[in-house]
Amino acid sequence: MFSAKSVLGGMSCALVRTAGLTRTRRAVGLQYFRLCSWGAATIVVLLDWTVHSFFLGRLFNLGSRILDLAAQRYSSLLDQSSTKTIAVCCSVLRESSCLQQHFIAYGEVRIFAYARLDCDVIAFNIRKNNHDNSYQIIVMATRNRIHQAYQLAKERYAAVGVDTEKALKTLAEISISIHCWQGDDVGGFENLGEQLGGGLAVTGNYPGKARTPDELRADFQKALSLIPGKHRFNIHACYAEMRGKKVDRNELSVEQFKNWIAWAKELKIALDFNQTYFAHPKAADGLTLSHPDNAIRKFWIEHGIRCREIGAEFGKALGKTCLTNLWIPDGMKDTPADRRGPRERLLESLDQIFSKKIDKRYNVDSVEGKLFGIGSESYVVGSHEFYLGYAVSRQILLTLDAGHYHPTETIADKISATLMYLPEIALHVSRGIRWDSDHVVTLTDDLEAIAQEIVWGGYIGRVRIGLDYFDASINRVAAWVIGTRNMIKALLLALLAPVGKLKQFEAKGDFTSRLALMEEAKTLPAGAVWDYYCELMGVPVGDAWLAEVKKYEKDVLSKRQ
Ligand SMILES: [Mn+2]
Repeated sequence: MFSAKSVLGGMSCALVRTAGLTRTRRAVGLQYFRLCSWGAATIVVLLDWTVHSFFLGRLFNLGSRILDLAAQRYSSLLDQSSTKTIAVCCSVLRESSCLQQHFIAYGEVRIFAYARLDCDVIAFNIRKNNHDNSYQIIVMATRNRIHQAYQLAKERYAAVGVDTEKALKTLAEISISIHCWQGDDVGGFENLGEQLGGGLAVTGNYPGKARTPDELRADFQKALSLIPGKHRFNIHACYAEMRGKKVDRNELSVEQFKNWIAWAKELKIALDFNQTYFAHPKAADGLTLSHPDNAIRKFWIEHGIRCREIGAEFGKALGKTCLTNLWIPDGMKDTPADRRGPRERLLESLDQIFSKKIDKRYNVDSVEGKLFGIGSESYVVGSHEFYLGYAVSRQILLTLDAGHYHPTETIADKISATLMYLPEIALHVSRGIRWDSDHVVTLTDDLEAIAQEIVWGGYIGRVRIGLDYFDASINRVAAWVIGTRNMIKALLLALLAPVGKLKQFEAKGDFTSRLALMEEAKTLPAGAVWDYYCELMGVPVGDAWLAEVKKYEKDVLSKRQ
C-alpha cells in the first residue's frame, strides 16, 4: 500500500511506501497519488536529488543519471530485488488527464515515472523502514507559476468565448512535416560531389553540420525533444544511404531507405518524401523533366516513379500516408524564345510519372511551383499557374511554398481558393527575404495569416503543413526548433482567436466590432497558454530549450570537424 504524508509550508510532500495495489485517496492536508500495481515488489530508490522545472519529457534524459546514482548507493539492494522496478513519483493526482506514465528500460531495471504536470518537483528523497525493510520515497513539489498563469489566461479567453482546453487538444493533433535538409544544408548522402545547383543556395558556415545519416537523425531527435507535439520527418531522395553501393536516382528503391524507416518506426513518426531534381550531373544545365533530350527526360521520369514507390513503402511500413512532393528547378536565366515547348514536355513527363497507380492509403502526390530561382530568373517551367492547372485537372495535391511567389504575395489567401477544387493541399512554410525563399520561419503576420486560414477556414485535415527552409549561419538544431515552434505557436494563436464572435460580427455587417475585437484579441495572454502547452507536452518552456541546444553543441556538434 502507499501511504502519504504532507504538508510543508507551500510544498506538498508525499511519502510513499513501496508495494503493489492501486489506491487513490484524498484528505485534508494530505495529498495522495495513485500507482498501478505491476508485480509484487516495487523498489523505490532515489536519493538527494534536486531538480527544478521538472518536466516529464526530461525524465527520459535524466533517467539514466538517476539510475547511476541509485545504483551506486543501492547496488546491493538492486541485486537482491527480483522485480527491480524504480518508481519516480511526482506529487499528486488531481486530474487524470494531467497524469502521464512512462516506463524506461535500463538494463534489468525499469523506472516507472509518474509526474503531475502542474507541479515543480523540488526534491526527492528516500527512507528505509527498518521494521519491514521497505523503502519510501519523498517527493516535494509546488504548484508552479506556469499553471497559475494558464488558469488566469483560461478565464480571459473564456470571457471571449474561447475554450483553451479545446484549442490545446486540437493543437496536439496537428503534425508538422519537418524537413530533413535544415540539418545538413541540403547536402544529402549520395556523395556525388555535385554542386547544389537548381537555383538553390545555402549561405553560412556554422560548425557542426550533420555529416552522416546517423548524425542527422541524432540532431533531429534532439530538435524533436524540444518541440511540443507529434510530428513527421520529410526527407529528400538524395538522403539515400548507399552503404557502399552506388545507386543512381533512376534506380533508387526502398533498400536505400531502410534505416530511415527503421528509425521512424522506433520514434513512431511518419515520413514524407521528395524527388531530388538537383545536385546531379543530369540536372547540371538546369533542366530535368522538361529537358529537350529524351534520354535525360526519361531518366528523371524514372526517378519520379521510383520515389513514389518509395513513398508508398514509407506509408505501408509506418501506417501513415506519405506525401511525396515533386519540385523541379527547370527554368531559364534569360528570356526564352519558347515558353511553350518546355511546358508541354513537363506535362507529358508528369503524366508518365503519375500514370503508375499507387494506393492512396500509402502515398499521395503533390506538385510545387516556383516563381524564379538563381539562374532561372526569367522563366520557370513549373510556375504556379502551370501546377495549379495540373493539380486540379489530375486531382493530386498542390504544394504552396511561402517563399515561391512575388515578394509581397502571400500564400494565406490561396488556401481557401485552391481548396475549392482540391481535396487536400500541402504547404511549404518558409520565409522569403529578397531573393531568398528559405529563411527560418519566424512568427510574422504572414505566418499568422497562414495558420488563421487553416484553422478559421476549417481546413485542419485538408492541409498538410510542411516546412522548407535552411540556414547554415546559425546552429542547425536551433533553426529546426525555432521554425517549428513558431509554426505551432501560429496555429495556437489561430486556435485561440475568438473567431466565432468575429464571424458573427461579420455576418451582421458590423465590421467595426470585427476590427475592434480582432485587434484586442492580439494581446490576450496567449503566451501563458503556449507555456502551459509546452509543459503539458513535456518540452522546455520559454527559451529553456536553448540551453539544451547549447549543451548539445558543446557535447556533440563542436566535436565534428
Ligand atoms: Mn518548397
